[in-house]
Amino acid sequence: RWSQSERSVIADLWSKINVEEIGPQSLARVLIVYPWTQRYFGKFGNLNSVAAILGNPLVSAHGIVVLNSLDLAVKNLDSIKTTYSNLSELHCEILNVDPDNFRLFADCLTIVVATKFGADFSPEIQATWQKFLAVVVAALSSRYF
Ligand code: ZNH
Repeated sequence: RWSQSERSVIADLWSKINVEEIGPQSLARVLIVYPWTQRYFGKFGNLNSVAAILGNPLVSAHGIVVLNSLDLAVKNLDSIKTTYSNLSELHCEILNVDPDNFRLFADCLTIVVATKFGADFSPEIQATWQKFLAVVVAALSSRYF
């Protein structure tokens, strides 16, 4: 399913992504742009303004958790669905997260990555990256159905 060039594009881009920077920015962006996603993070405290979200250490920490978990997908490109089986079940049955939100998160992540890398994030690289995230989103949604 993955060509050799896709594999190297994903590995190369991932190696340049600073999880501690991109993770917090991506999760904050989801919470700002799609405020209804805040409902899942009631215990994160103050999310009442853009400044509050950007400055919330629990948002940052969770953004890092989510992005670190993408490392599993990068390292298991050929078995993303089984890799995320338990995580999908957790989001569905325990956390009750609407799976539409995975795509919203993936889109915000892509925007943050594009902003960070500028012209280096070429259309070809972007296409491969978005294919990768689409597979991740499908895997995280797989236990819902
Ligand atoms: Zn999620 C959690 C991953 C998305 C919501 N997450 C979580 C975790 C992980 C994840 C790893 C941890 C788990 C444990 O602890 O065991 N996510 C993830 C990923 C993604 C996601 C990979 C994509 C890509 N999430 C998401 C979204 C949302 C969410 C979109 C909403 C909106 N999560 C969540 C919650 C939780 C989680 C709510 C829990 C938190 C706490 O509790 O702290």
